[in-house]
Amino acid sequence: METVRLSQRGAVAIATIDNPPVNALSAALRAALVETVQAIAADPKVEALVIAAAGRAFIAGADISEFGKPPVEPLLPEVLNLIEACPKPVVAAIQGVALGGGLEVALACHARLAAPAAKLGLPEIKLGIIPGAGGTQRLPRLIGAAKAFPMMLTGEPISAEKGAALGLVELVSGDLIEAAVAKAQELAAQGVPARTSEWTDKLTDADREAFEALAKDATAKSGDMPNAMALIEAVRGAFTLPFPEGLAAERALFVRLLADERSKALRYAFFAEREATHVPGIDAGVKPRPLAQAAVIGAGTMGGGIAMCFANAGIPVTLIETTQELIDKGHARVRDTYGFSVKRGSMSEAARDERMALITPAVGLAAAGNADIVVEAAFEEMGVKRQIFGELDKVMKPGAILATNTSYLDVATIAAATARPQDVVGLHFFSPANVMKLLEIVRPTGTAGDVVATALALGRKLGKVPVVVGNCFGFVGNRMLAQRTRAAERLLIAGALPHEVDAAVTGFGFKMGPFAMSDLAGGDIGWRTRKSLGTKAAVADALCEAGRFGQKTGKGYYLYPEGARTGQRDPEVEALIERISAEKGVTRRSFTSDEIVARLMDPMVNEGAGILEEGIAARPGDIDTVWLNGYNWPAWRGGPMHWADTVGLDVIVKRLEAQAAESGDATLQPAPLLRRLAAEGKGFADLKARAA
Ligand code: 3H9
Repeated sequence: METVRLSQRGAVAIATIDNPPVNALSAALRAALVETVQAIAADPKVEALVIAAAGRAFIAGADISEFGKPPVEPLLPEVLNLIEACPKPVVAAIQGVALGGGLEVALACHARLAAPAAKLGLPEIKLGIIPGAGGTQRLPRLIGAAKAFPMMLTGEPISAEKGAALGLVELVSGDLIEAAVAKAQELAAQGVPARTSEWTDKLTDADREAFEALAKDATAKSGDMPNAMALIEAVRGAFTLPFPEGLAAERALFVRLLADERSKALRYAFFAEREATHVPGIDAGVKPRPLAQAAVIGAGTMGGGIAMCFANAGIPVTLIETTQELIDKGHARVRDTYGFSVKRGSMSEAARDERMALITPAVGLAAAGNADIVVEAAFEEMGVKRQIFGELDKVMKPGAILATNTSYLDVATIAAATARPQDVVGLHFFSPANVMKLLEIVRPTGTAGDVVATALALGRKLGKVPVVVGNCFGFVGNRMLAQRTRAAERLLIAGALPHEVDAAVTGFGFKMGPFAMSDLAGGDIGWRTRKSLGTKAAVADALCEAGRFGQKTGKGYYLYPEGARTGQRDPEVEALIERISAEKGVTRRSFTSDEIVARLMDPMVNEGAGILEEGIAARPGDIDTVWLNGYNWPAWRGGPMHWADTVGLDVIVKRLEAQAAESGDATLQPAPLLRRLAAEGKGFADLKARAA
C-alpha cells in the first residue's frame, strides 16, 4: 500500500499521507517521505510542497509498535532534517491530531497551517520517553522554551486556537488545502524562510530564566521518573548547544529512556488498553444499538456520578429515586459536584447549566420507560436488584439495555428476574464515577453480542476505558482486590503494622496504602460484606466492633484528630493487633518493604491467573487495564500481570508456595496456569487471547 499519495496544484505538489488507522510514522511511511521530498527537490516543475494527511489524524507520532525492535532506516530525525533542508518551501496542512513525531514533522516544515479541529501535542512523556526527533530543540526555538516545556512536561495536546496564539501554527477556518497551497505559493515567491533550527530570537535570557523556574518546580514534583529529568536536560540543550549537538543529545536521552523498564511498561499499557476494546467473539460487524436517552436508578453518590457521565457526553438522562426527598437530595448533590468544578475554574457556568439541563430528576421506575439504556445503581443487595429488574422489565421498551452497576453480585441472577436476559449487562463504574476511567462491562453468558458492543461503544463515548469481563463474584478488579485485602490482614497478624504495610505500598508507587484506603472508604463497607458472606477478618472486625470505621469516625487503623487529613499511628490499634497475634499463637516478626509487597501482590497475581484460566478475562492485558484505570496501580509498573512477568513467574510460584506452607492456607497455592507458565519458563505475555 502506498503510504504517501502525490498530486499537484499548479507548481505546488501535495503529498497526502495515508497510513491507517492514525498515520503513524512507520518505516514504510518514513521511507516514502524521504522519497517524496527528494523527488520534489529534483523536479523542476514543482516549486513547493504541502504535506497533508488523509483520515482523522494528521500524524499520531512514531509507530509505537516499532519501539523496542531494532531501528530501521531512515530514522525519523534524518527524515525531518531532510524536510527542513529541502530547497523548496514545505508547508504542513494539519487537519487532525499532530502528536509526538507528527508534530515534529510539522515543526521541521517551513510553515504550519491548522484546521480548528486540529490538536497539537508532544505526549512522549506519557510513554516514559521524551520527543526524539527534534521536538525538544525545534519547539523552544519556535515558541520559546517557557511555553514549549509545559507542553512536553504534561504531554497534553493543545487546540489549534491555542497553537495559533503561541505562534506554533496559523489557524485556517476555510479550506485547509487551498490555504496551504496559497501559503506554499507565497513562500515559493519569497524563497524558503529561515528554518526552525536556525531560529534564535525566542531563546532569550528572560525565556531561559522562566524555563529554569519551571524546571526547578518540575524537578521537585517529578519523583523518580527519569524522563522528566531527561526532558529538562534536553530542553536546556536548546540554549547551551548548537542545533546538531542539541539534536544528538536529545536522541541519546531518547534511546536510553526507550530501553528503561518503566517506558516499556507504559507502552505495554497503551496497547493493552486499546486491545481491550477488541473483544473476542464480537467483531467489528456487530452493530451497537442506538442510545439517545438514558436513565439511572438511584441518585446516591454512585448514581449521581453515572448520570453526570451521560450528561458530560451530551446524552439526556433521567435520574430516578423512590421519593421526592431522595431525588431532591441526589439532584442537588450533582449540582454541587459540578459547582466544585466551576469554583475550581475547570468548568464554565454555562457548561454546568447545559449539563444540568440534560439531567431530569424523577420519582418512580416508570420514568425510565422512554430510555434506550437504564443503569441501576441501587443498594447492593440481590433482593433489591431483582425486584428493580423485574419492574424494569415491565416498563422498558423492547430492545432497551438493562444494566446493573453491581460491584460483585451475580449479573445472571439479576438478569433472570427479567424475561429478556439477553438485554441485561453489568456496567461497573468506579467511584467517583464521573472521574474514574475504568468501566468493567460484565457479560454473563446469556448477554447478546450487540449489547456488549453497545456497552463498549458507550464506554468510549463516555470517555471511559472499557474492559469486558466475565460474570463471577467481584468480576476482575474486586475479586483480585479481595486477595490483597486478605493478604494485608494476614501481614498484620504475622507481625507488620498498618503504617509499615501502607509505606511499602506507597513506596511501590500506589498513591495510598490499603489501610489508609480502608479508613478513607469506611471500614464498615467491608465489614457488612464479610457478614453477608459469613467470612471473618480478626483485626478489621475488631476495629469495626469498636466503632472505628475510619476517617468518618475519627479513627480506624489510624487516628484522625480534628482536621487531620492523614492518619496518625495509634498505640491502641497496635496493641490490639499484637493481642490478636498472641491469641492466634503467632510469634510476630518484622518484614522488609519488599517482603510486604510480595505478600500483598503475589496472591493478586495468583487470582489473576485463575481469572484467565476461567476465561473471566480474555487476556492478561485486560486485567492490567482494569488495575491501571480503576485501582490506581502505578502506570509505570504496567499492571499486576505485567509486573509479575518482570519479577519472573517462577519466583512468584516459589513465594506463594512458601506463603501457603507458612499460613496453612491452601488458597495460596499457585494456580495451575501460573505453575504451568513458570515451569515452561514463560510469562503471561506469552498467552494468546482466549476465544469467547
Ligand atoms: C513519538 O512520536 C516519538 C517521537 O518523538 C520520536 C520518534 C523517533 N503507533 O487510540 P485509538 C493505534 S512517540 C502505533 O483506539 P482514537 C492503536 O493501537 C508517539 N499505533 O484511536 C489502535 O490500534 P488498534 C507519540 C498507534 O481515535 C488504533 O491506532 N504519539 C499509534 O481513540 C486506534 O487508536 C502518541 O503517543 C501509534 N503512535 O485515538 C499518540 N497511535 O485499532 C498515541 C494509535 O489495532 N495515540 N495507534 O487497536 C493516541 O493518543 C491515540 O491513538 C489517538 C487516536 C489520539 C491518535
